[in-house]
Amino acid sequence: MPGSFLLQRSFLLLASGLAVAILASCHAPSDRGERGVWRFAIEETQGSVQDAYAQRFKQLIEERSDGEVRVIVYPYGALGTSDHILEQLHNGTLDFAMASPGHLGKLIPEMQLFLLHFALSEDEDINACALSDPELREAIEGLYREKGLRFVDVFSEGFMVWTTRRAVRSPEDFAGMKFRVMTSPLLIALYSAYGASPTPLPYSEVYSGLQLRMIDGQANPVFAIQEMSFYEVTDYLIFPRAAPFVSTVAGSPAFFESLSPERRTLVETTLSDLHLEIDAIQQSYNKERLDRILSRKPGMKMLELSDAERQRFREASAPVRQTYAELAGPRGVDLLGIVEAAVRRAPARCGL
Ligand code: 6CS
Repeated sequence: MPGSFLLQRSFLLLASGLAVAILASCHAPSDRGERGVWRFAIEETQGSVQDAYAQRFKQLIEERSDGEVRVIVYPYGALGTSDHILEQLHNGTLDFAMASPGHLGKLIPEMQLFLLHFALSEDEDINACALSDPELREAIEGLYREKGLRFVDVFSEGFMVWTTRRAVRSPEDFAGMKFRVMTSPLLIALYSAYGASPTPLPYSEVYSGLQLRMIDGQANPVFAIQEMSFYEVTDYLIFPRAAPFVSTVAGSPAFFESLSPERRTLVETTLSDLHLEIDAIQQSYNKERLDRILSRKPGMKMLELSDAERQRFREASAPVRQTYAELAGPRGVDLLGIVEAAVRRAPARCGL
C-alpha cells in the first residue's frame, strides 16, 4: 500500500499541476455556490479522518440540496502537498480545504499553539468540547479572515503518537534522534527542546524517510500511522498524550460570498451537524486502526507514558512557550490564553 502510494506520488504531484490548470479554467465563481460543483481538498488519503469528514459533508450537502450541488473530494496527492492545497484555496480554485496547523503555521503563526505540548487536555472529551468553544472559534475566525481565508471548522483527529525505532520514556531518550516534523517552525523548537534533531518533511515523504533511515521517528495519530504504514518501518508506538492532532477546515471567502442566504444556511447547518459527529468518528477510527496494526504486526511494542514521565516532558517543553510567543506575537499569546480558558470551562460547559 505505501509502496504503491509512493510510486504514484511523483506522478500525482506532476498531475496536480495539470489538475490545478483544469480547476482554474473551470472556475466560475458567480454560479458556483448555487448549482454546480464544490471542491474540497483534504491533506490525507482515502479512509482517513479528514476523508470521513469530507465524504460526510459531500453526502449531506448533495442530499440536502436535492442533487443541485455536487461535491468533489480531492484526496492527498491529487492536488499536491498541504502547501499546494492552501495556495489553491487562496487563489479560489478550491472552495474548501483541510488546513492543519502543522503546515498552516507558516501562514498563520498563531495557529501553532495547537502544536504545543500540554496546552490542551489529556482528556479527549474535554479537547473536543474546548474546540467547539464559541470564543475560541471567533478568535480563529478573525485570524483566518486577515489572511484571506474563511474559517470553517476546527476539530481533533486524536492524540499524537510517536513511532520510533527505540524506546522513548524521557526527553533524554530523544537525544540525537532524527525526528520528522511537519513544516511549521514551532515544531523544530519543540523537538529540539527534547534533544532530538527535527527534520521537516511533507507527509508523503515520511514512509520512505523512515524506510531509508533518513529519519528515526515521527508523530501522528494512530489512524494515520496505520493508513500510511509508518508502523511497518518502526518498532515502538509511544503514547505521551501531550497533544492531539488538531485540524481545521478553511474555505474560500469568494465562494462563501457567492452563496445565497439559503445555501449559506445549508452549509452552516451541515457543518455544525458534522462538528458534532467528527469526534466520535476519530475515536472509533483510532481504536480500530490500533487493533489492525497489532494484528498485522504483533511484535510492535507499545509504551504508555506514566504521569511522572509526562511531567518530565511537560518541564522540558515549557521554554517552547517563549518560542511560541516570539513566533506568534501578542495575539498568539492571547489565543493561547483563550484555549486554556476553553479547556478550563469545558467540564461545566459540556457537562463532562
Ligand atoms: O503528518 C502530516 O503531515 C499529516 N498528518 C495528518 C494526520 N494529517 C495531515 C498532515 O499533513
